[in-house]
Amino acid sequence: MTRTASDPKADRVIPNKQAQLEAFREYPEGTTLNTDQGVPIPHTDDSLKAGLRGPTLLDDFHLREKLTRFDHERIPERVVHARGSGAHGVFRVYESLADLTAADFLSDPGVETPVFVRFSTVQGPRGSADTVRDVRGFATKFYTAQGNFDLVGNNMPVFFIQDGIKFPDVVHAVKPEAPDEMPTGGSAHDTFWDFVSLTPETAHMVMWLMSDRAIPRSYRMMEGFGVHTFKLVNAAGKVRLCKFHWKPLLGAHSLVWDEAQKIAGKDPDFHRRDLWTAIDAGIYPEWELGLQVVDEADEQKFGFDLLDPTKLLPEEIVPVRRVGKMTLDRNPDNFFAETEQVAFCVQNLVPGIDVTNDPLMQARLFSYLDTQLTRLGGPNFAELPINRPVVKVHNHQQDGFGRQTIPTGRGNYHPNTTGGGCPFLAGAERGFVHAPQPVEGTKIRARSPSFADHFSQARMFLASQSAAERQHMLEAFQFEVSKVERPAIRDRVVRLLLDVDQDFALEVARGLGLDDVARTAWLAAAKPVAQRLKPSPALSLANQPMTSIRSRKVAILATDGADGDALLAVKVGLAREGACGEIVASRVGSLVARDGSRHMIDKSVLNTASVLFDAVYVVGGEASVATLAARNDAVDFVREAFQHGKAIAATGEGAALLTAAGVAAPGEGVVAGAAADARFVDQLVDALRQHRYVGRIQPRSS
Ligand code: HDE
Repeated sequence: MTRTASDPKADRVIPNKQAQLEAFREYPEGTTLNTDQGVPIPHTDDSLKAGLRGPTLLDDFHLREKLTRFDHERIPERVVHARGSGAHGVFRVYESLADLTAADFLSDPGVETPVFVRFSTVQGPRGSADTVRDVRGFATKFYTAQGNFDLVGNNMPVFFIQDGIKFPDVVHAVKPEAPDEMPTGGSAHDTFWDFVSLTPETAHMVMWLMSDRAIPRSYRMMEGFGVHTFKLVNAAGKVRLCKFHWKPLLGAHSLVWDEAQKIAGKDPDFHRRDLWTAIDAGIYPEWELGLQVVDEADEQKFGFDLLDPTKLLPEEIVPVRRVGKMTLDRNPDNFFAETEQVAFCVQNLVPGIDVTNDPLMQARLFSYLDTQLTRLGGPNFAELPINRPVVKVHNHQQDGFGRQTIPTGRGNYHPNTTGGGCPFLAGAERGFVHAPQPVEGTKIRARSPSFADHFSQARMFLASQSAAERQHMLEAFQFEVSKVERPAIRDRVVRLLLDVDQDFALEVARGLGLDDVARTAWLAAAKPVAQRLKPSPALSLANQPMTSIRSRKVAILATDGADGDALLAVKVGLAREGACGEIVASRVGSLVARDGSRHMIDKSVLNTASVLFDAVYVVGGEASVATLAARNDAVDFVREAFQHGKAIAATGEGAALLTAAGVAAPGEGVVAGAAADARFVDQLVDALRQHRYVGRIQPRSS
């Protein structure tokens, strides 16, 4: 559809302050169509022909340019993390951390640092579904006054492997299989579990992958982790070790697996849409940056190696200090130019932040720039607007595909006199100086024995889960491994789990028909974990704060004849708390309420589903409820929301639809009232705070 200026839905691009300053952003308002060479074009819907029914002519440079540009629109997708969504925002530190780091953006609470964040899944291609079971990428580019700092993290604090040399192996194994390129977007297949079962260092990460963390409710409700141990270096050169965290102010929440699978079909863009619409509506997602700081002298005191990326530092042992806040407040103007072309590099460091010898991190220092040379077509991708630092770049790099800035002068080497010696070297006090570290050793291709314990933390993670979360993990293992076709691989997965937790392994085995086998010879061979670690309550989503209902989506089921007052009271009550009520009716358009008032319908039971909402409220009104109760999709809507443990509410005759859907009597997140008075709305809001009533989610394992 062509949008005209009078169309109220026309995309009127209103640049914000930050964007207005950026000369590279293009605003179409008031402009006329022209070619890449700037030649005005009066007609773009017909090609140039010899006669009305004649052949198209080669003279038509506009047609040729338009098609050539179209033919070359695609660039290679990321080899991992291909599917992603981005947003702009700002970061501000709460108080100066100058005692810890020389990084300017962490030292001055007066400074607001622009950021760009890209969230992603790992396994699937660009067009795959958002809600698959997978790790999520959480990459942040800080455009600081000392240059770009990229914190390229995930939503899980550990990783599959300990050395980057195994990355191609784990990625080949988890990606769709080579002969048939299946499955898309998931790890439930032979090659992944084959690799896992043969690689014990994956045990801890696989526990995370089978947990609810792998199916987040929203990108906005995910924790983020830098994974590796970094170094913070202050102006005096004092080094401390540091783990980075992102703590979402909305809390961390997850989907239910059945729901995640259904959403993949109903709305494959679920997370992308959720992020976009929240920012569009002014509900800006926020995270606090957290630091776990360890003195170098204490490096060895934790019973595991801080250089081992398959280990986490429990928050109960080293608390996370919340040092600043990031707010994502602006959607990209153009997906390709920003979200696709953004290039994160682990080596993008600023003075005051340095890397450690973690062998996974070391390999990443090579890989990101290398992959971007191909993906972004040459060495000049740092000049793309989304990648440019906010400080001006002056150096002697030159030429290459896609050079954008035009260097002037003759002095393209150092030292020079032809350019007056410019650019001058930065003084050591301002420039990046690698933290000095004594290095001595024998050249050796081997793993440190301090990386050898693969199971103690895997067991700790399992032991830290609530009963419901443990049940979800059990079902996830049974689901995934049951999809594995080779019996020997299934066997080996159970054996691996026996080294983590024997009871859990036997429960998994039962669902795979392997319990008898598992109980005998393998059980005898299983080794007890090296260290019985205390559970870490911070690892359970059940211990997340359940205070805010901001941005939660409630389906208000109503159609013609509904109680208009109740409908409005609930909509307004939810909006007051920052939540969003959408009217879901038997069809789209508008509905006429019992009192004759007219209300715009947002969705219909045909074009949406309860899995796309956090709660359901059924409005009273005899005619409305009768229409809905006669429709299977409306009854299923309520039944499914109930089975997925969501808050359910009804007023007046609405209770009849709950009964038709088999919803139990009020209690446990089910709220019923005669009218939508203030008390009822408060009860609904309270029920929503809980996020989910896990007791209602039917166990699915055998
Ligand atoms: Fe990455 N990773 N990775 N990774 N990674 C890439 O870079 C790589 C690892 C992460 O939104 C690639 O530009 C190696 C850990 C994120 O653009 C590539 C190793 C963590 C993103 C690459 C790792 C990550 C990537 C693919 C093992 C969490 C997406 C495209 C040594 C701390 C960033 C690209 C975005 C992307 C390599 C392990 C996070 C190939 C070799 C551990 C969030 O360079």
